Order: sequence, then C-alpha cells, then structure tokens
Amino acid sequence: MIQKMKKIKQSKLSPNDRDFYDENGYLVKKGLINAEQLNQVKVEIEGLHQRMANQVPDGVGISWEEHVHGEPDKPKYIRQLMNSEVISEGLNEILRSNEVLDVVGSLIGPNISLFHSKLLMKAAKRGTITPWHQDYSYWRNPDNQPLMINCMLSIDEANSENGCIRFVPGSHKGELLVHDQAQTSFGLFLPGFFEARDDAVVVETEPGDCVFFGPLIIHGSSANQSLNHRRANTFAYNVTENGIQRPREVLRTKFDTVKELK
Ligand SMILES: O=C(O)CCC(=O)C(=O)O
Repeated sequence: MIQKMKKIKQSKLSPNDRDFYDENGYLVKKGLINAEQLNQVKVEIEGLHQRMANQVPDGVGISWEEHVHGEPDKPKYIRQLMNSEVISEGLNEILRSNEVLDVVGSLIGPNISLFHSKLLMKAAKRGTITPWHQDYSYWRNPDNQPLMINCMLSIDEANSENGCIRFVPGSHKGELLVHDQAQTSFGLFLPGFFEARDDAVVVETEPGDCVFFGPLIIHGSSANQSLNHRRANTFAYNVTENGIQRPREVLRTKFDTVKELK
C-alpha cells in the first residue's frame, strides 16, 4: 500500500460564496452536516434539560432560561450550554470535521484553533430572545483582533416562528458598537434591545445547514413561540496566534496534511 501525503484543501468556497460573505458578513452552507452525524447529536442531547438540572458535568457551563428564576418547582430549561463537546461526542466530531474546517479555513486562513462550542437550546414555548449584539463585545481583549468566526449548525429546522437567527447584512464592515449590559444570561446588547429593524434579514435553515458569521456582524433572534424546539450549536474558531488570553486546542496549521491511501 502506498501512502501519499496530500495537503488539505483550504478552499471550499465558490467565488459567489466568497463575494456573498464579504458583502453581507454571513454565509449559509446548506446540508453541510449529514443526517447520520446529526442524528447522533440528537440522541446525545435527548433529555438534556433534566439531566443538566440534576448534575452539570465538569467543564460545562450552563445559563438557564430566565423565567424559572424564583420558580424552583418548575422544570428548568437550558438557554445556552458552554463547552458542548464535553456532553456530545457527535458535536465533538463535527467541530473538528473537514466539512466545517475547510470552510473556516477559507474564511479565516489555515491556522485554526477552537474558541468554544456552545449549544443553544431555544426550547419550544420556553426559549427567549437573543437581543441584537456583536459577538466581539464579549470576545474583545487588549491582545486580540476580531478575526474569529462562528459556524452555527442547525440541529432542528429554524424559522421565524421558533426563533431563527437574524442578521443585519453588511454590519460586519463597521466598528464594534457600544453595548448595554444587564445581569441576565444574554449579558450584552445594543441600544434598542430587540426592536424590529428594517435592515435585518431572517435566515431560515434546515437541520444540517451551517451559517458562518464573524464577530462584528449584528445579529439576534426572537423568542420561540412555537411547539418546536430550535436547537443549534455554534462552533467558534479563532486564528491561532490571535490573542493569548484564551488558548484553546489547535485544530489545524498551515503545515497540516492528510493521508491519502492508495
Ligand atoms: O441562539 C441564537 O439564536 C443566537 C445566539 C447568538 O447570537 C450567540 O450565541 O451569539
């Protein structure tokens, strides 16, 4: 058997994709994750609200939906679960998959580190608003630049009824704006909170679709008023040398190769 070393291809984007991303600040890749991978994740997160209410594993951070505060007898609902790769091997595999990293590499370059992996549960009838914000308001440090990128994987169908993501196209070309702060699970938000904006677009997705977006684009999502969950996971990546304060696992370098068996 001859083993031939082949460089990982970094460009999975068509010129149209690239132009769309540069112009609008986000990009939808339909069906990037297949049904088998997604089903594994669905099985692994079954009954998660109850399991996490009983015990939160080491390394996992949870923010709960607000409306259960002061209602200890009511079931608790997860809003966001940080470090979701710890509770789902399927998510752990997807975050390091070539499908995702090839697109990430095309957008931020070949030196890719994990920034975090976050599960967004937005439960049916329970999931609350994510107000307008720019992620860099959370991520900015004196030693980093807004070079990170999100890959938001839809686990369920996401539409305007169950609180799909909304973007202000082109807003990534602007600066980091001043955010207000609240002692809530969403923390930082732009003035106006989640007032309707004429310049925002609703991005509806199907299970397995991935939406890529950077840290400066203004985005948010409405409450889930439907009977259907809107579960999604954001995998956030950084350019490895960008900031020393949050070193995470290096996933790819410009020297990486893959073995091609012949
Ligand atoms: O869950 C959502 O719809 C939005 C999540 C989000 O904006 C974020 O995590 O930065």
